[in-house]
Amino acid sequence: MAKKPSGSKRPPKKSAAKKKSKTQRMPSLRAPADTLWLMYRKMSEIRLFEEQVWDVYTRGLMPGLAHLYIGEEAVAVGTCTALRDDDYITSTHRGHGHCLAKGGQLDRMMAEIMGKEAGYCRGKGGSMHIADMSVGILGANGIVGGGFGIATGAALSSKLRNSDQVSVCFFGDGASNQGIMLETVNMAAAWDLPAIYICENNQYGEHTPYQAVTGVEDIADRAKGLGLEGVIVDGSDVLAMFDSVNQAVDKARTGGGPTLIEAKTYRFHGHHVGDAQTYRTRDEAEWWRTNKDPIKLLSDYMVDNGVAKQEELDAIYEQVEREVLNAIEFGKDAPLPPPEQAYEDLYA
Ligand SMILES: Cc1ncc(C[n+]2csc(CCOP(=O)(O)OP(=O)(O)O)c2C)c(N)n1
Ligand SMILES: [Mg+2]
Repeated sequence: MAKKPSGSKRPPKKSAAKKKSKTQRMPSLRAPADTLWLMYRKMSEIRLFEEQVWDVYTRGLMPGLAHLYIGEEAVAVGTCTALRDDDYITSTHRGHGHCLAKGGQLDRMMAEIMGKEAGYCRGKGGSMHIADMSVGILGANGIVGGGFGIATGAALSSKLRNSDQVSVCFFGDGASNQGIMLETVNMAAAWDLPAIYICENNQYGEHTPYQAVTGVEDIADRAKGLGLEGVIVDGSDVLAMFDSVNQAVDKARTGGGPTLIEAKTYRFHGHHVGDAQTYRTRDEAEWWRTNKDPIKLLSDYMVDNGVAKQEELDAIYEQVEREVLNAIEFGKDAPLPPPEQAYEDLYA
């Protein structure tokens, strides 16, 4: 069995748990109770959304590919909970979780995924190009490593404007072998840019184990050679992610420069829906599902520490499920963009 998050063996006395308000930070908790609830809700939203994307894809209701984020929810949620609305993120081809965690709307995301006019890009971008400037989502990206340049540019812009906004670049273990990482992270380190590079090491780039194509065991080790701090975090532990990103945010906002965080994580499904997954064993995937499910780890922590009862958590899950199903209906009912819009919003 995997180790439980620290502190989980010390539940508060029943009477103390009853008296506390949701916003009160109990000394033994790793985050305020209302933050724990928020994270639980957000991770549930991502899980349930992605389960519906699987369904939408297999029923032929969306074009393109579907790269699910199930299993990695703690990385996006731990990170984005430590950010302000006006901070920036850049996302990847596996981007639904990042966008939801940063404040993307379920219905407009689902409409975009289905290619509908009500979607974030009026149905022209699809799953891999969701963006919402109003909450700092500078775009998911079908180009592996494409977020590095955009996030670093946004961080440079914040610095030039003295705005104290931070930019987070989510990228995969596969993307860490792209040349653009060297160019941009070097620049951020040299100029002390307010950037945070979050490597989601989910062990595979498409169908290739990362060890087969990566010269280091820990991608965080590359940070030293680039002149910044590299940190390894358990990416299944949303509170560990939250702590680590909070520290990196404080440093970036106060002129201390960038940080590279490597989150060790795992995608529970294949590279995309329909992937036969012949490159990994069922036992391996099962081990992660049983021992490192981020939602289960957080809900256990909340119950063990008297923050929540399991029935309360289940009720939130069901409520979020209804919201997600409403977004599916919205997407299905929304009209396709009319043909006369085909040449609008084109930049190249
Ligand atoms: C520049 C570029 N090269 C190759 C691809 C094809 N491709 C799509 S996803 C992927 C693997 C990316 O792996 P990783 O960065 O670890 O992200 P993960 O899928 O594991 O989240 C590849 C090679 C691409 N989209 N863009
Ligand atoms: Mg990967």
